[in-house]
Amino acid sequence: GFLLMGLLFLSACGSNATQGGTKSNNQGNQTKVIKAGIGLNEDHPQGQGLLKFKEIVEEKSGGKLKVQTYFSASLGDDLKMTEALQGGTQEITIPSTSPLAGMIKEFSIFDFPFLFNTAEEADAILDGSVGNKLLKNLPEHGLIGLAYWENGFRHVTNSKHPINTAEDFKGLKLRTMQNKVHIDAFKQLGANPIPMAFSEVFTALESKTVDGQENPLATIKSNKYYEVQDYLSLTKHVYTPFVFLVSKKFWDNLSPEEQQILKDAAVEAGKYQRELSREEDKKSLEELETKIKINEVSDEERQKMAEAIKPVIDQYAKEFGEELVNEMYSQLEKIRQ
Ligand code: TF8
Repeated sequence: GFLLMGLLFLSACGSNATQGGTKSNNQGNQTKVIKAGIGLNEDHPQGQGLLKFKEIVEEKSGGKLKVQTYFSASLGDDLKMTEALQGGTQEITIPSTSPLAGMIKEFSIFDFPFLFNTAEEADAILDGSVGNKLLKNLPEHGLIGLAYWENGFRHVTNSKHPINTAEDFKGLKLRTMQNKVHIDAFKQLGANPIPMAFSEVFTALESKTVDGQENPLATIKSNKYYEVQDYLSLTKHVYTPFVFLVSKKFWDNLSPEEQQILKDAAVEAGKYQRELSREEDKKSLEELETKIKINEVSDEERQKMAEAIKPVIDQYAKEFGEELVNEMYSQLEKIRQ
């Protein structure tokens, strides 16, 4: 008796976990609850984009698909949430591609420093054949990729001195994402890269475990890094995309109509999110001006940084598939003509 009840209880929990919670709504129909967790705060463009996604999905599905939002890494970091998607205990997350590169190495081609000059170049590559090929690799990892959103161009903050030249990186203890290209690129510049999960960064800066970190301006503002950092240098050294992920275990149990609703909403909310991200980038710079010492970095010096890093990029281009990398480079060339 007890054993049977226990088993029934466990299997009830199991189905909840693997299929997204299902429960009856007022009409007696099944409502599917989608847990969507992200690493950044609700006020960040990533959070605002997720709220837009929720609004679209709930409206288009007539309330049959319900999106429950979790911000500020309350369900864990990018990597942990992505693993939860693979295991079927979480339905949606929108991580940076960079920390996923340990699992899906091709994503690392977007981590090459100084690859994109403008957000429009990034859009063209991500929404074109290269970005799509990478999304097609995801199902074999238990993931469905619906769209690319924007994290943005990254800049360096630290507590020691402004970064004006490549030499200024020497000896700087810099938190990086858990990504080989980032780690080796900063090593190449003479910095001392310390990879760690995003949610540990504020404390690491505050306790001076690291001297600095690098992230887009909207994150530097939203996560209040200016409270524990003195200098912001506009290095614009790399662009990071977000990838909109759905658990394949969950996805496979949806009807084609439900899948279409999620796909369309991820793309539509993504357009909104990218626009917001670009506005927020400008606004954040204005706001940060009163909170932290900001310096521009000349194109000449950025060029020198890029040259110093080039051997690292060439090595990784071979490792990640030169064909794909060359496809990306030739598309960029066309865009720039
Ligand atoms: C980083 C990333 C993160 C994002 C966020 C957790 O520095 O830029 O801010 O991936 O989604 O770790």
